[in-house]
Amino acid sequence: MNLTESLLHALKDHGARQIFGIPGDFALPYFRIIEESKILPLYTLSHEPSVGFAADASARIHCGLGVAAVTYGAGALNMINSVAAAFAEKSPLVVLSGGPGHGESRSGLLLHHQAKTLDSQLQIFKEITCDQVRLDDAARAPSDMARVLANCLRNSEPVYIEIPRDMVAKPCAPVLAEPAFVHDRDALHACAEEIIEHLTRARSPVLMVGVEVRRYGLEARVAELSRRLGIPVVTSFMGRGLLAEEDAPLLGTYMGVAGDAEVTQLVESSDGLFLLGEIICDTNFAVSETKIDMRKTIQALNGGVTIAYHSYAQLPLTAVVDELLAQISGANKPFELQRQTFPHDLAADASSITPTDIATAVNDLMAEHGKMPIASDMGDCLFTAMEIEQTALVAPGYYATMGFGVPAGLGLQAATGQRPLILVGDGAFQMTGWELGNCKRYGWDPIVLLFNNASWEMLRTFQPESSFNDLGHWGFAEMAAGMGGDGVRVSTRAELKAALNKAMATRGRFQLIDITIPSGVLSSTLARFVAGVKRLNAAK
Ligand code: TPW
Ligand code: MG
Repeated sequence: MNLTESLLHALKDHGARQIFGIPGDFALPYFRIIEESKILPLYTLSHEPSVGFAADASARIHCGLGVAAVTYGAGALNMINSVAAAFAEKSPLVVLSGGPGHGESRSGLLLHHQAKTLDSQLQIFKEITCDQVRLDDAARAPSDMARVLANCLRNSEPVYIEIPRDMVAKPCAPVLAEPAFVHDRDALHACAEEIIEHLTRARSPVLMVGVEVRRYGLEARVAELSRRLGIPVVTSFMGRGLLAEEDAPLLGTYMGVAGDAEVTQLVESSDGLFLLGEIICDTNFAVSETKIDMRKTIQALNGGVTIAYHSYAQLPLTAVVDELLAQISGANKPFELQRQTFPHDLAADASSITPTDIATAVNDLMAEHGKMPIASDMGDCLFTAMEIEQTALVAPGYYATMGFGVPAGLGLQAATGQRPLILVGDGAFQMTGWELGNCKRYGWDPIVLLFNNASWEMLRTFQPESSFNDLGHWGFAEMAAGMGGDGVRVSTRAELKAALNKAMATRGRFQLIDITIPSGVLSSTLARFVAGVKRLNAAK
């Protein structure tokens, strides 16, 4: 076996399902081996940011490794933002980059794609990955790869692997996976006892689930835990979509002043708030009138647990959840559930379309045809997603990068085989919408709902006086045919409903529904969010 084959087998054994990539001359040799060995399927896209987003989304939806393969310099550095997003939102993304060979690194010439030194790229990636290796020693490569991939999964964070182009075909031993991390059993036992005591003593305990629960594949176990504890569950903004497929007492999504008033009241008045795998960030917690005192919560995150004023280090989330289940064996506690409700039954009339109408139309569609996984971009589309029934969702809810939605949708379909819905604004579509042109080659057929307000509307809400937020009209629907899909522009609720039904019935080609939203019209959720932020800022 050669070094690249050893790496590809290791990626597959650690849970990778496919590779997204764009080659270059430093990467051609290892891309040849990816293609010819057929160990993992390769999907090439058009622009590196999308390669990163698609691989990240694949990791998020199947709770395993995502792989993004690029060339040195112009390729890898073009993907920095996507890797930063994966790092911030804890997605186990493996970055593979080609690199200069040993001889050419010492030629005395600056090499094309070199930014400053030949090490610059590795140094830059150190800031946004949890482990890195340059595979320049075939004897050491298997243990290095085992370490890097184990860290990727353990931390649920990106890693960086550079493959010098003269190393790709060197003979190499297979990778032996590292043994599982051994935690302190006594500490785990004491920690779980303390959590249970805390929750049992609380008058109004609440479990808030965040993305780590999904990253570590714990949704079924956490649902079981919530049933046995008989305490209500909410997700954070970022955790939206979690437990959608599980039987859990899931009330809704906490969004402070922007969210459901009952959920907000429940969370903010809780004296036993258990944040499970929750990233403690502003989009999850800042839009609140009642500031949650984090010192009074229980937090299980980043491989440790903090209870009020003290911490247990090195207790992986999986071990904590398993130990809690072991200590709370027994029957489910009965529980009265008031689930958050969502809009249904769109009036198919000649009215213009609001973002909330789009959520309503999607709810009707899923009620008729079954749930679909959703990839959303940043923009009002993501706030609108909060008005759609609970279903699997991937979105940059914390890092908030635009450009994620379309490539992430392609990643969802490649990883699961399921047809996804993509929610994207016109501004974000201008960034990465062109990736839809790759659907034809791979047989992907996402349904794309383009929220077209001819504007960077979210920005306008905060600074209405600036005319640079006007984007004007682009004929997106007309462009679809040239890219191998079907496009239609809709301006009334009746047209929207008809277009969705037609898209649903048409398989094998991407379906782009370019939805005209009158200027200044926001989803109910974004309107509450903006009003809340303005109110909070005014009070500062
Ligand atoms: C990569 C800053 C946040 S929201 C926004 C911008 C420019 C406007 C989004 O326009 P769009 O959606 O997609 O038409 P909508 O509903 O607001 O009209 N660059 C990147 N990411 C972010 N977040 C920005 C800029 C931004
Ligand atoms: Mg817009």
